[in-house]
Amino acid sequence: MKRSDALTDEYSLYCGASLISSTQILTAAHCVNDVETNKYTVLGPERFIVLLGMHFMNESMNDAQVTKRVIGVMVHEEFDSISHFNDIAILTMETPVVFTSTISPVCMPPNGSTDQYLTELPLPRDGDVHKRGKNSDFLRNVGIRIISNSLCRKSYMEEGKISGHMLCTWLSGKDTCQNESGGPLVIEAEHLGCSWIQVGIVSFGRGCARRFPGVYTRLTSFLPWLKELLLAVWLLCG
Ligand code: 4AZ
Repeated sequence: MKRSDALTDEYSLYCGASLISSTQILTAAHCVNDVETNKYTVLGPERFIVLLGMHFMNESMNDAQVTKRVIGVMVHEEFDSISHFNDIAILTMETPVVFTSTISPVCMPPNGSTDQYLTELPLPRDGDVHKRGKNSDFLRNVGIRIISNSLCRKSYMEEGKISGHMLCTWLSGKDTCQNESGGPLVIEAEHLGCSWIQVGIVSFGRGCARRFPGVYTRLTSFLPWLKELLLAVWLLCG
């Protein structure tokens, strides 16, 4: 997802997102929030461009890439940019996407389904100091492990930082990092004909690939919100 700078009007890659219907993408609320001026201002749709089927950072190398303008930005009403609570938003694209082998929607998780994927790991230690590499010139994926919220809270310690509506991952040396916010955490599982089920949205973390787990918006907590919103859009736009 690209976002324009208010001053220069130039668009640059800003956040990740996932395709959830022919006209909608799911991302993090903090990706569409105006951090500079006022923490509760949502930026207008003209500030965003969605790139679908993009793989290489060098745009000329993306044969199958589709670019869409955005006509609607919907942010969770109770998003809090300091605590990262309710870090979820939906963008509506100007025209529907034609699904292809490289552009297709991800599935939403069945109710209460995330816990079966928990892995018990020892509490992360700070032994794995992240070596700052250079940014990748193509879109990457990484295999990661979902850890329990209680383990995650022990890492972060501060009371109340990790809510039940968040989900944490940790694996030595593997993590998400800056500009990957809004991107999907997916599980490969056969479910109603879908092979990828999204269970999280990249939200925040302290540093990258150190002893602090990566924190995601837990999608199963937001299924009622998503259903209500998608139904409203469907009723309005057909
Ligand atoms: C970020 O700044 C960010 N390691 C995203 C994810 C993580 C840290 C930072 C998790 O967008």
